[in-house]
Amino acid sequence: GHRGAILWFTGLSGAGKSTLAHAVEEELHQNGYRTFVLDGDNIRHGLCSDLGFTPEDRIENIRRVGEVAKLFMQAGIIVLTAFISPYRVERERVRGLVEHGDFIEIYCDSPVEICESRDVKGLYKKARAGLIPEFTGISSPYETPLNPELIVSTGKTSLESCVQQVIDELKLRGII
Ligand code: GGZ
Repeated sequence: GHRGAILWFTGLSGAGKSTLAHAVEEELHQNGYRTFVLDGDNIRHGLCSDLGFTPEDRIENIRRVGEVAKLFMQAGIIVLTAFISPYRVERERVRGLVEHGDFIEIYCDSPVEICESRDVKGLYKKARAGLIPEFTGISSPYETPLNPELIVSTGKTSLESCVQQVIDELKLRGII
């Protein structure tokens, strides 16, 4: 089979991480790769349903996701994770779980102004109103990646183009 890898999408709420991860997955599927997307929809309602959004809980959330991603990878699957994962140190900790080259950090770069203006789920509005404490980008920090394998301007570039950039990067790095 194919070699596994972890494609770690990071960025603000509403930056398009999950959308991009699923679109990349679709493209990989069409080329015969086995993939799996881990995101809030299948993790925060199950494995991490005991966790909230305090710094401690986010750290534990990312730790669990990292360990699960590693297991999928060891099964030869290309796993795509879509979590804010706001802390640099925790992202680097996950990177350290796997061999060099198996962890591809993809920064979904979308300014908070753009995420907030779109506000697809109305969460920014609630956060501004003080209804959601510790909301990333508003009242909780997001630490921009310093050396990600790839930066995609999800706030300014079409989904189609972002998918292509990810696919090109995977080819360049010999993952596909
Ligand atoms: C940030 C929050 C919060 C707070 C609920 N801060 O746009 P969404 O809804 O679907 O994505 C956000 C998601 C973030 O969960 P993660 O597991 O990715 O976060 S972390 O990596 O930091 O553990 C948002 C929703 O949960 N949400 N409260 N306070 N996002």
